[in-house]
Amino acid sequence: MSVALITRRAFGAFPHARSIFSGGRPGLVSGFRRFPQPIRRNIHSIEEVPATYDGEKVIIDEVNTKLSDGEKAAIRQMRNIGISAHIDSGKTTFTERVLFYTGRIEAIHEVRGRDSVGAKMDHMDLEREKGITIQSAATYCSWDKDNKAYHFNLIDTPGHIDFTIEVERALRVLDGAVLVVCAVSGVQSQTVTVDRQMRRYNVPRITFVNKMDRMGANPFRAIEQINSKLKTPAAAIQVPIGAESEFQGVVNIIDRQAVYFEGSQGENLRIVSEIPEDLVDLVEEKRQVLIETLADVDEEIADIYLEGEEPTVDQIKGAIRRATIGRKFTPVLMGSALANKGIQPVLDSVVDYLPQPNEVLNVGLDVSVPEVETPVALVPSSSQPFVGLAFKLEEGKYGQLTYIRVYQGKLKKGAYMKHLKSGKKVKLARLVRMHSKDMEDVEEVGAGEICATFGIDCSSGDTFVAATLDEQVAMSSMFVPEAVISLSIQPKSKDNGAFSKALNRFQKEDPTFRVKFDVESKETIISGMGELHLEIYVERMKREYGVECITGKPQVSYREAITSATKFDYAHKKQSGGAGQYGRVIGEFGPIEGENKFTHHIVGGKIPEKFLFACSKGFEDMLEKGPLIGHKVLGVHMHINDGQTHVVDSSELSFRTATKGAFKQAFLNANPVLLEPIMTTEVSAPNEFQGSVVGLLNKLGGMIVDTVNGPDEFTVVAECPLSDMFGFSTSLRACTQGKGEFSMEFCRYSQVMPNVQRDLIAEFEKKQQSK
Ligand SMILES: Nc1nc2c(ncn2[C@@H]2O[C@H](COP(=O)(O)OP(=O)(O)OP(=O)(O)O)[C@@H](O)[C@H]2O)c(=O)[nH]1
Ligand SMILES: [Mg+2]
Repeated sequence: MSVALITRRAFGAFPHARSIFSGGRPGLVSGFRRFPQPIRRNIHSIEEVPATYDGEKVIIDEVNTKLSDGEKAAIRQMRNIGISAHIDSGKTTFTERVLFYTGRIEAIHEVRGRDSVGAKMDHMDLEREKGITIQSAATYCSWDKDNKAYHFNLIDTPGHIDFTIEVERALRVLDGAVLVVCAVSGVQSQTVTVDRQMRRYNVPRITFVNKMDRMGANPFRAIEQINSKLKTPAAAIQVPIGAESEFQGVVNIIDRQAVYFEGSQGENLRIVSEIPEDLVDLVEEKRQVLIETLADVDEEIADIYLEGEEPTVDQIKGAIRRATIGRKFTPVLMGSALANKGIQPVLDSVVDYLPQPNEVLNVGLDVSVPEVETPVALVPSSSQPFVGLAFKLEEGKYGQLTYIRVYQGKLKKGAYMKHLKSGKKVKLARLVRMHSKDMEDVEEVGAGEICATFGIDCSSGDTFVAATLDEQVAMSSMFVPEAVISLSIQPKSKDNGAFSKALNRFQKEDPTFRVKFDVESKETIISGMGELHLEIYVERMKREYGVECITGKPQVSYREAITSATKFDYAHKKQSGGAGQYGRVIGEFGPIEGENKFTHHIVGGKIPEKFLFACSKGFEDMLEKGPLIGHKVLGVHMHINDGQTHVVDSSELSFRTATKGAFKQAFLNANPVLLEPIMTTEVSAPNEFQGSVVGLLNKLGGMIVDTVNGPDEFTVVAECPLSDMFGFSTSLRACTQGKGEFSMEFCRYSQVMPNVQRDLIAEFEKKQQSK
C-alpha cells in the first residue's frame, strides 16, 4: 500500500511542504507498515484509501449502514461549503447576499461600501479598509427549498495568495465548494491555485460566473477555460438574459424556465416558462452541450444519449449530482452578486448538487499501536465516539477560540474530550456556532457539523477524540506552504512582553507565519507568504497590541541545494584534556527530488542505534541553516553506511557534531547552488498600458508566458524572480495610473545566476566576519 493513495483528508505526501501531523508522530507518516490488526469495535477500519470516488463510494455505502434512519434524514438537510476563488472575484459580495436571502442579516452592505459598514464576513478593520478578505470567516444559515430547510455551514475564504493557508484549512474541512469566477477575466492564475487546493482535499464544486453586469462579460468563455485550463468537464446549466448593464436574469436550461430577480435587492424571484425569443435557440444549443458533457462522465446519461433519447429533467439533475459529487464535472451558474442577481439558484444548486456530509469519505488513521497505522473511515453518526479536527484558532477576548469540524460522534456542552497529542482530557465549557465574529451558544453539535469552543489549549491541526475512546484516531492536518520572504523586526520601544506575546499568538494561529530568533545577528526574523502577509501582521501588532515596530528590508528566502553526488568520511575528534569526543561517519551524499532524506545502513553495530538518532538530529540541524548563506537546504539525501565509535569518548553529541561536519564538507563538495523563488505574476490593466507593463516585467527579469487580450483589458502572465519583485505594487501603480492589478504566487525554485550566487555568498561571509 502506498501512502500516496491516501488522499481525502488523509496523509498525502506533499513535496516541498510541511504537513503538520495532528498525532504528533510525524516519523510514522511515511513509514507505513502493516501488521495483523487487533479487532477494533469502535472504529471503522478500512484496507486502504481508494484513489477514485468510485472506490470511495463502496466504503461510503458501508459507512452509511451505521446511520439510523433519523440520522440519515437529518444529514440530508446539511451542507458544509466554502466560497473560494481568485482575489476580488466577489466571494464576500456573494456571501453577503447569501446571508441576506437566508435571513441571517437584515440589510446588504458592500465590501468597501459607501455606508462604511462593510460586508458581514470581512469583520476586521483592516479588511474593511483594504477591501480584501484576510481571514476566512465561518457562518451558518438555513435555506428553504421545496418546503424543506437546509442547514448550511459556510466559510468565505480570502483570494489573496498571501493568505492561502486560510483556503487550505477551509477546504480541508468542507465537503463542497462554490468556485467564483469573474465573467470578464475568466480563469485567472489563482483560480488555478484554488482548483489545485480543491483537488488536494477532494472537494467537489459548483461554479458561479460572477460580474455578469461588467462590460465584456462572457460566461461561455469562462466555461471554455474551466474545461481547458482546469481540465474539469464543465457545462452551463443557465444562459444569461441580457448582458452587462442590461443583465436581468437567467434561463435555467434544464427545465427551460426563465428566472428574473426583482425587488430592490433581487429578493423577489419571478419564474416564468416563457423564454425570451432570442434565447430559445441558445438554450437548446447549450442544453445539448450539457447533455453531451454529462454523457462523457455519467453512464446513465451515456446510455440514454446513445439510444438517441432525451433524458428527463430528473435524469439530468441526477447525473449532475452524481458527476459533481464524483468530482468528474462542475455545473456552471451565472449572475452578478453586486447587482443582486443569480444568487438564489446557486443556493438551490448547493442543495441539489453538492454532497451531504455522509456522501464524502473522511479518513483518519488509527495510530494506537506504535508503528502500525490503519486508515479508518469516519462515520458521521452521533451515536459513534467523537472524532474532530481543530482546524483554526483565533485569540479572542475570552481566550483561544478553537474551530472544530465534527467528523464522527457529537460534542456536548459540559462534556469532556481528549486532546490526542497530549492525551489530556479537556472540558467543553462553552460550545458556539460562529456567525462571522459573533457567536451563538449551543448545547450540542452533531456529526458533520462545524462549531467552535473556548479555553482549550491546542495547535491548529490537532485532533480531538471522545474521552472514552481507547483507539487513537488521528486526522491529518492541512498542507502548509513554505514561506518565501522574511524580514527582521524589533519593537520601537522597549518590549514589555506584548511584542513576543503578539508574535506567539500570530504564529500559533497561522502556520505559514514563522518567527525565529537568529542567535548570530541577534535579530527576530519573521517570514511568510509575501509582502502583504508580513505587512498585515506588523500592522496588527500596532493596532491590537500597541507595539510599533521597526522592520528590515524584505529578504528572499533562498534555498541551498547540490547538483552532484559525493561520498564523505568525517571524524570529529576532541581527545585532549577533559572528557573526549569522538565520532566518525562514512557514507554517501547526493541530490534527490523533493523532501530531504536521511537514511542509514550500519552492519556490525559500528554505530549504535542511539548515536544514529543523534546523527539524524545533526542532519536536521544542517537543513535549517545551509553551508552557503545560512538558508534552508532543499533536496539532499544523506546516507550513512559505516563509521567508528570510541569506547569512552563517543557520545550523542559527538555523533551529532560529526554528522554536521560531514554534511558541510560533502555539501560544499557536491557543486552547491543557490535557488531563488520564481513567482507567477499575473497583471491585468486597460489595453493602453500593455506596452509599459510588459516593459516593466522585462526590466524585472520576468519571462512572459501568456498574454490574453480582451476588448478593454489585457492580462499578462510572467514568471519573475522574487528578489526583483519587492515594491512591485508601487511600480505597477506608477506605470498604469493606478489602474493595473496583479497577483503573485510561488511557482518554483530556480538556480540563481553564478555571479549573483558569488555576491550573495560574499555578502554573507562579510556579515559573518563583521560579527
Ligand atoms: N461589477 C461587479 N462588481 C462586483 C461584483 N461582485 C463583486 N464586485 C466587486 O468586486 C470587488 C471585490 O469584491 P469582494 O466581494 O470583496 O471579492 P472577494 O472575492 O471577496 O475578494 P477577496 O476576498 O479579497 O479575495 C468589490 O469592489 C465588489 O464590489 C459583481 O457582480 N459585479
Ligand atoms: Mg472576500
